[in-house]
Amino acid sequence: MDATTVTVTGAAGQIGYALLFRIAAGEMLGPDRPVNLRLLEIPDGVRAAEGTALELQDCAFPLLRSVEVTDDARTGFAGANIAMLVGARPRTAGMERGDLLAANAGIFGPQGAAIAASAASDVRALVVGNPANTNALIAASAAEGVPAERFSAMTRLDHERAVAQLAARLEVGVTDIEGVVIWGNHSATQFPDIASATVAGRPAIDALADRLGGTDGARAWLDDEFVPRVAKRGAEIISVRGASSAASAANAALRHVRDDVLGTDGRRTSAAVVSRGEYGVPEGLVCSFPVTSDGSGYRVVTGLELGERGRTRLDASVAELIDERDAVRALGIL
Ligand code: NAX
Repeated sequence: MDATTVTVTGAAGQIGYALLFRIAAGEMLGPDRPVNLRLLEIPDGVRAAEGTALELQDCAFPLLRSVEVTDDARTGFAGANIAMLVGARPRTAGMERGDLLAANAGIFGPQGAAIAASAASDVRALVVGNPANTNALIAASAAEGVPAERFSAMTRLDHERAVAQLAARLEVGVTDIEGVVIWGNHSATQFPDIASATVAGRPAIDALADRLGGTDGARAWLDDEFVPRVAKRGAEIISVRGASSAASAANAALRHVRDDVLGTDGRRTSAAVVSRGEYGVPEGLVCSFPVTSDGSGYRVVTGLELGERGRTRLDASVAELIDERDAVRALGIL
């Protein structure tokens, strides 16, 4: 099988360190597909990325054909079939949202352009670095000639968090749960939704109602515990671990790409993709939806019932995405 070239930005960061070894072990693209890894860093990160490259060599992974480290975006994305954009500018004390968006536009705009200039013609790009949805929008719009739907942003970690919370509450295995959806922005406004989810084939809402004293109890748990816990899990991890999610984020990024390129076998998952107007979300926004993939990229699953609660919550998250897009436009970036 031909080797796949995977470029990871922010390769010297904590997510990069948790991700690269699993890609090289074949966990992302399968046990038959050789991989060329390209590690893209800023100049200050190059030395540490080189150290990671040495460790990758020391693993003697059978599937790992080559590892290259660079701080030049065009070199980093040259021939890339898969681009995982993890490195981003974090929010620092006193930074306004506009400053954060502008700083990240200064990363994701040039990286989108470099992908257009040097990546393989079948490139697919996942944005992990925050604010992920809007960074994906910026990269896609800078990547002239690359279809926008090749870009997506990661809400898979939110999705897995939601599945795990629901499974824990119902005391079932995570594989019994199907059909959870993350809607909206990868931020505290996201809407983790179980309205169409099932537990071992049975509506999740009925299983919750059985445990929690009826539908009112189930609704109270969903509104007061489940939704806020999932939406704020990133902050919970920081306060308990003393650092932001890394291994779980890497795991989600790996699953996002694996399902995108190998397919979901009809199963639904969640990913932030470019809206074509589904569920009334304005066209062009990068919004999290229920998706499936047949291996040729994510497609939004249409026709799900959102209900009044869901509609209100999705609208609030979309309003935030519109605000972010407009702020970026006002800076003359889009
Ligand atoms: P780290 O600060 O550990 O690493 C980031 C790395 O990116 C650093 O090594 C830095 O040198 C590098 N970098 C910065 N600018 C770069 C550029 N222009 N080109 C290449 N590399 C560059 O952060 P880490 O914990 O790995 O998180 C990375 C990003 O993921 C952050 O933006 C974080 O907010 C985001 N996350 C997104 C999640 C999601 O669900 N979408 C969840 C986890 C995570 O919070």
